[in-house]
Amino acid sequence: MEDVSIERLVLKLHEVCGVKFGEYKLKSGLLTPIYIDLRVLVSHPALMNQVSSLLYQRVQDEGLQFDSLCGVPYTALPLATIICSRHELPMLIRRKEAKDYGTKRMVEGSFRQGDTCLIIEDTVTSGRSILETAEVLHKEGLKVTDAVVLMDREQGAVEMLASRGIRLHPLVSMFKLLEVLQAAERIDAKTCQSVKTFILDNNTFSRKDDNGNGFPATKMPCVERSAELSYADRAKLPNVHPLASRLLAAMEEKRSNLCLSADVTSGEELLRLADSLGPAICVLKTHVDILEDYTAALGQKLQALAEKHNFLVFEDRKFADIGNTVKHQYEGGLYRISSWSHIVNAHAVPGPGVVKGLSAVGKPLGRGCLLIAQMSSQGSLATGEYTRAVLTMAEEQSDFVIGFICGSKITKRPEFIHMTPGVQLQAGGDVLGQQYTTPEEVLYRNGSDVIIVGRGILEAPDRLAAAESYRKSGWEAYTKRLGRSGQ
Ligand code: S5P
Repeated sequence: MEDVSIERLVLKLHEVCGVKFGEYKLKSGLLTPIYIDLRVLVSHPALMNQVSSLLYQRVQDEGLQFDSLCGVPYTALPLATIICSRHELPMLIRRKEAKDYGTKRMVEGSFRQGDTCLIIEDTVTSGRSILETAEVLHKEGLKVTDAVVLMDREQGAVEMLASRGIRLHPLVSMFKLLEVLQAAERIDAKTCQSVKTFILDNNTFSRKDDNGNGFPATKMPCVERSAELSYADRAKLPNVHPLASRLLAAMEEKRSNLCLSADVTSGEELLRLADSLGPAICVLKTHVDILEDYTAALGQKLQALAEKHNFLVFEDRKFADIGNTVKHQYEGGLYRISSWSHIVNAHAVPGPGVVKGLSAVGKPLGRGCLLIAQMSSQGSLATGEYTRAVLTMAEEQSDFVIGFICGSKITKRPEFIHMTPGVQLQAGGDVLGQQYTTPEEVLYRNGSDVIIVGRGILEAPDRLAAAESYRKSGWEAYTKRLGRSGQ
């Protein structure tokens, strides 16, 4: 059988009209400029074989371990059949309806309780069909940890499934498909752009704002508001990190989801701010390396104020080096950050080693780390796939990672805390690329948990009054999200 690259596969899918461009109405009534219907594959046996080979290749490349394989009905059923037949793997069939006679089984085939079943799917949008199949398999006592899919429309499935413990491995992403078709001149730049805009605007996870800049905003169809837990409920979850629990409890108690970004250059002023605004905030964020008069005593004084006013200290150090280096940067040097800062943050660029290095120092001290999943600055590269990879990294080290710096909620897992900078009462920006969104937008619409405010408070004529108005609007947006009235 002929070997096929992803590029050739995409062109073939286009040739057989598995991918069409125009104006199509979705079940929801929404008009889409792209239509993907891979049911047509069954009429093209050579293509079926090629797709099956690529899917299996992916299974091997990822080193996935499983006892059996199950295709989501119906399009992926024959794909799973080809893979299982060719490689002599046991297959299971998920029924769509239970038989009304005989065994009433929803899953056909032999298996043992606790077996792992790998799911195969042709195309995903939200990931719901994979989840449905996984739930049926779970009910029968099977485990599902991974799913391999031919085509991902990049509309939130990876994150939704990750939040339910299923890793999704797509062969072709929407953006890759568009890139290949445009390079082959199958579609023009205008069509390509209109599909990209549609996907971003209708993404459950990474829609950019109307200027095409800034934090990817979220429409969150997969983040049901009805299932929303309060900060107090989340503080009590069995799997919540103790530091996140402490923060969530303080937020509830103080009715504050406000983090003050205390970007001042004098240590004295920093301490004064911490003391005067302390009652209004849940976190005090510092940039210790901008202080002109740092002394070793400052950290301990901040800790004392944190105790006094029940807030956490967060040194916004944005670690971004190999594990061994960040370990030293966190523990030692002039600032000895780990000795006084409850929370630090890190870029995921170096890979999981950066978290391992920080964790080696911080975990024994009960500290926690936020991973930078998205940034508020114009043209930030932390979007899409990158953000998704950050989420996976956090999930893998959730004994130290307590949440994210992000523009909007990126995971449904309630134990993670979402903190959002670039917040002012008026949307806008500064001349260096900072972009501001309002507390209402961040907390109510985007589902984040904490607003990080710097100049909105620091440059106000009355900092205390400004902090109080951010606290109040942040709390109101949160209570509106929960469906209760705020104060
Ligand atoms: O994406 C980001 C991440 C961070 S932590 N965008 C940000 O602005 N920040 C930080 O938040 C930034 O370093 C600064 O300390 C604060 C925002 O300050 P403001 O004065 O613009 O509110």
